[in-house]
Formats: sequence, C-alpha cells, structure tokens
Amino acid sequence: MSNTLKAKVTEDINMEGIGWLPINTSDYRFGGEFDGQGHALTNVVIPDRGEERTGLFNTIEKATVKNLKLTGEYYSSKKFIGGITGYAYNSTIENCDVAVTINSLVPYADNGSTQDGTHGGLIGVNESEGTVVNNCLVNCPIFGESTNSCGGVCGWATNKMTVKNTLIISQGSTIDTNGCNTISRNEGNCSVSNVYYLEPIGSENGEQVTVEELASGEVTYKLNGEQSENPVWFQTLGTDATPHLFKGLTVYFVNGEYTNEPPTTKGDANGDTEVNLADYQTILGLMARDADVSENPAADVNRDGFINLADAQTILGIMAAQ
Ligand SMILES: [Ca+2]
Ligand SMILES: [Ca+2]
Repeated sequence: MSNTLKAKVTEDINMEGIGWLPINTSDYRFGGEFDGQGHALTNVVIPDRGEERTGLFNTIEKATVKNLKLTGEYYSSKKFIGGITGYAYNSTIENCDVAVTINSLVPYADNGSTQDGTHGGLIGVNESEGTVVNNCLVNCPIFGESTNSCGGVCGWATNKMTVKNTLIISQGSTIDTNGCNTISRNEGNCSVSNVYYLEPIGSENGEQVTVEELASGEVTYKLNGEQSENPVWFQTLGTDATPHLFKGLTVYFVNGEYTNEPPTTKGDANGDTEVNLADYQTILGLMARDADVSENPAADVNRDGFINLADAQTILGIMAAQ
C-alpha cells in the first residue's frame, strides 16, 4: 500500500512549538512527491516515541522529496533515524538542504558496550535498489555516546543506492565511530560520485575538503560538475562560507581562479558577448585615442598589456574561425 499524494510547500513554515510525528508508517509508505519549491520547514522537533524509523517521513517508497530546506531536532531511543526518512525504498531525494540534529538515545547494552543505531544524515536504511541522493547539502551531526554504526548520509544500504553531487558539512558528532561510515554503511552497495565532506565519521568515503576550500568557491564549482551553466549550487565568495542550494551567485573558474564575475568572451571588446566587426572597430577607435588598457581590458585580446593592431588581427582570426 502506498500514499501517492503530490504535495508542494508554498511558503516557509516555522514549526517551532508545534512538534512533528513522522509521516506515514512502515506499512503505509509515502510514495508521492514532496516538493519544497525552495521553501523551508524550520524547527521540526520530533520527540522520542520509543519507536523505530524517525524522520520527516517514517518510510518512503518510490517517492521523490526535492527542493526542500529543513531544520530541526530529532530524538529517538530506537534505531533508524534519518533527516528525511527512517526507511527508503527506491526513492529520490534531490536539491535538499537538511540541517537536522540527530539525537540518539539508544542506550548502552547491559554489558556497558555501545549499541547499533543505524542512523543516517538523510536516510536510516535504504532497503530496496534504486534510491538516489543528488545535490543535497547535509548538516546533520549525530549525537549519542552510547550509539555506534551510523552513516553520514545513510545508516545502512541493504540494497544498491547512489549518492552524488552532495556536500556533507556535519560537524561534532559524538557517537562511537565504531562501525560508522562517512557516507553509508555497507558501502559496497552505495555508489558515491562527486561527494565532499568536512569531517569523517568512521570509515572515509568521498573526498574530504577543508573550511578554506569550502570558502574558496572550488567545491561549489566542482559540485556543479566543473562548469557554470545552469548551476544548482551557488556561493557569494567572500560572504558565504559554504556552497548552498536554490539561488544565489554563480561561481566561475577564470584564469585559474574562482570568481563570481562571469568570464568575458575572448575578443568581445564591446561587451555584447559576440565577436564581430564591431569589436574590431572598437579596438581601432581605442588605438586612435591611444587609450590605456585599463579603460577596456577586454580589448587587449592577446593580453600583452597594450591595445594594438595585434588585438584587431586576433579579432579577425576569431571571426574567421566562427
Ligand atoms: Ca562584441
Ligand atoms: Ca594587445
């Protein structure tokens, strides 16, 4: 049985003081589409129910959860806490910014050893093949000294899943890292590509990055697939400490540097993004006035520090090659 509702979040919703119980159950799974449309559900607090599978959802199957910003605090004395869902079956989680504190109250065993929590930043357990996590920002530290066996994104991959184009900035987890994995436990079932993390928990997977690299724009550029067309990740350099989703300034890689300034098209001396005879004429005009290169750096097409005939000739060469 599956609930195939299509839901859209149409404005930011602050859940402070309201509380939350995981949507659906292990038998009656959410199988629809939950589209945050870039809006935020904030202060989602789930108290300990003494039951397994704690998340925004209890269990999702063939569901899509996307474009959602989510913050909150979850508490559970049982296994399988996930920022989005306790259990996932063949589902897609994409373009989600999840900053949920996972508080595991799983107790010490009678002999005093830590116990298996199988919590994950987004998913407790991926149970069936095909689940994809794409373009997600995960800030979900897991607290609980008596808990072991958790994952930075997924607590356990029973079947094949994919995590890609994702950044994990969770810091300060206090769980016993024995049996933990930075992306997903049972890592042989989890395909990881273009995934970055700030702090490992247990076994490492993906690529570790520093605070400096996060601030530089490099990770934003890489998360977008090392290009700047139709970006999913944004960052205002000098202001934003990390890449973020939904909207913002594009990061470009120009002349070996990450920048928010779009590159000028080589040879476009008049700034209309095309290279044609108008640019040739612009250069001749600047030459006639003996203009300094600082007046129009783009007119110095061959980057030799002068606006001269060589630049005009380069324009003709670019035009001939078009
Ligand atoms: Ca032009
Ligand atoms: Ca020149």
